[in-house]
Amino acid sequence: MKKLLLILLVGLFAVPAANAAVVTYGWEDGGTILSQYGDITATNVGDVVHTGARSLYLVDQQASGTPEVFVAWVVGLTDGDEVTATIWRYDTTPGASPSCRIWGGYTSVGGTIDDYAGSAGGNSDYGPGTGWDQTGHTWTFDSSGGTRDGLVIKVRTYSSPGDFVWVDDLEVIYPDGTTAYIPEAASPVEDSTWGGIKALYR
Ligand SMILES: [Ca+2]
Repeated sequence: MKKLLLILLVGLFAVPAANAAVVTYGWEDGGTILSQYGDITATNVGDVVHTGARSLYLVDQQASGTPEVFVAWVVGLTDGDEVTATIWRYDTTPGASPSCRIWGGYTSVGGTIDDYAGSAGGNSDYGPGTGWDQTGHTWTFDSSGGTRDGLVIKVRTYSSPGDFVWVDDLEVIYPDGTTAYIPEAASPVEDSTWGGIKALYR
């Protein structure tokens, strides 16, 4: 995973405080996700993008429940720290599935990204379903008595098996002195003009 400690870009959605850093990721380097929970396929594709030439294509493969992919992880957080994350999603089914949401989960002190330590909630809005829209949420960190220090940024799909959505242009604003991880580049970057088809039929 990439380790990012410097302010690289200032995003459009929110202006970070002076003591905060920003990282953005648009899937341009062929990466996918950091981890996942549940039965969901994540593929780097080039067919439907918000900006650039690549995006992340998610196919819900789970009969019931809510699978999710982990697109960022901030560690070293303490009580009261604020983390803001935004992402663009592509959904063309107003008021119906498939839909997706941005969500958060805590991780335990010294644990991995998969060491789940409780839900952090998120943005419950499913969006207008009329194409690309930006969703986001600000989390105020709760260490639960010092037992957790990480926050995973997740995208959850709400749909039937085989349904799909695209996401792009993730931005995370996190406190100075903490560490943010985003998906790492694929090597080599796969030509995935047909990535969506491969994801559906492999
Ligand atoms: Ca992109």
